[in-house]
Amino acid sequence: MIHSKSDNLFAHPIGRVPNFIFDQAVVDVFPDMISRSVPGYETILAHCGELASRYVRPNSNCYDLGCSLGASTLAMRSRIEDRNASIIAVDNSEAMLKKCASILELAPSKVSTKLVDRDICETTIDNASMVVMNFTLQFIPMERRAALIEKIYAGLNPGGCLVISEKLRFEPDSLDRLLSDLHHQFKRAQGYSELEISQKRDSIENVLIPETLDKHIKRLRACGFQSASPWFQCFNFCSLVAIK
Ligand code: GEK
Repeated sequence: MIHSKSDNLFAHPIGRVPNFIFDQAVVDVFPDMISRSVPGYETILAHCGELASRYVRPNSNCYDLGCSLGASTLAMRSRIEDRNASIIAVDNSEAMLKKCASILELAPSKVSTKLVDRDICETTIDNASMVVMNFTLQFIPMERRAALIEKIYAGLNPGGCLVISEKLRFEPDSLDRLLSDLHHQFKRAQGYSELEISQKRDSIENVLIPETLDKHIKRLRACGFQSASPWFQCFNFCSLVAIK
């Protein structure tokens, strides 16, 4: 668990709320923000470690796409020290990667770890036994998502594993409203005010575009994955595992 300043980015009235970006202000509060905003975040990370211990093969690559401060990398890394595997952690926020590098330095490891400042849509995936994309696909333009999943599929070795964690949209709208309400209740219980919840929602609305579980599963199967299923869900947050 990485500690940080507490997230009060939306605590005061902003007026016209700008679109959310992963800048230095977000980096400074990110661990606190994500753990108080995403129900099940720690459980998902811990189980990325568990899945890594099962799926990461010797002499293969492991990818963390949209690595932010490296929480998923750290979770996987701690479970694969015994094999000659490498981790490639990719993000296109320079501020995130800079802080990520300093966090990883504090936890030395035998696992070779490369940080790459690049758009994940432009990143080569090669000789992969595991790819993790925790809460990142939701920020990729809709029209690029299928090609990204196809590229990941092509770069995974047979038997390799893809973990995708996402905020989901539900149908009908009444169900979507219920699960969003339950999520907002979770945020209130984490100490966020009504103002913080509503300003964050406005800021993320055009940036984080959720899809239905059905859409995710159909796309994974269409790309060729042998199996794909949610393994964790809390309200409108879900983590899926897909095996090539
Ligand atoms: C965790 N996985 O802690 N290319 C590369 N990176 C991108 C792109 C892109 N096209 N778009 C967004 N990002 C992490 C949490 S956060 C999730 C992931 C959240 C990056 C962006 O810079 C940010 O660091 C990350 O994806 C999403 O397990 O904040 O809700």
